[in-house]
Amino acid sequence: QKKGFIFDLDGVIVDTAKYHFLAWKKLAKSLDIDFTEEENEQLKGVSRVRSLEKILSWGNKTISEEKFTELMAKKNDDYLSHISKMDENEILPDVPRILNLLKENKQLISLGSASKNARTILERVHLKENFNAIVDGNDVSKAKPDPEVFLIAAELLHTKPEDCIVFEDSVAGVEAANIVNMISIGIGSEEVLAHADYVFKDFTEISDTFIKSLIKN
Ligand code: B16
Ligand code: MG
Repeated sequence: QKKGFIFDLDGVIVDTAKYHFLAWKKLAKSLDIDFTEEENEQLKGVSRVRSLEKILSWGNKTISEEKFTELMAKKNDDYLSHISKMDENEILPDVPRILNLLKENKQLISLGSASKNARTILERVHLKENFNAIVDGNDVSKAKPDPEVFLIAAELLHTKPEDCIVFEDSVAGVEAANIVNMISIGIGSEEVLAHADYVFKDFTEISDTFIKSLIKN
């Protein structure tokens, strides 16, 4: 039996949140806005446009459309300068073990990320070949918690949504998976991801037996 295993990127496969933070922090500073790590937490899984809108509203700033576009490009250039230095050492613990186990058991694997830089990042950390399908911020028009990203992934894998399992670190991502009856596995804190079917601190806590049970059910 083939199941579709869908992985979010940031916070699940790699921790790019720290680079988003550096880039947003620099941009906020240029606007005289104080941007904190707690605020950065709230941008996890949130699209680039929506992230800038939130930062501006936290700082009580309004800017022209032109300036908005300019700042978005600036943020991304800065973010890309960090990403370009990434390598396989930045893959989060035990992610390769889980990917290999799924591959050995002939399961289908997709990425389901909000990031428009997902393909670049997967290439940097040499994981791109592990994915049967990649769905990212370039492929969707509606952001999580809309399930569009995961539904496209299921379609590309030729699996029914209810035969898909989603690994997510964001509340919005867990909601998105739940809406379309996918099994949601939260990666992070149990309090934050209370709506997930299962929650693990990270992949080191996920056993081979657990993965095999998902394949069989
Ligand atoms: P980009 P994910 C998300 O990735 C990040 O969590 C979020 O902080 C970021 O704003 C978003 O991607 C868009 O990223 O600017 O690279 O297009 O968690 O959905 O993999
Ligand atoms: Mg994420």
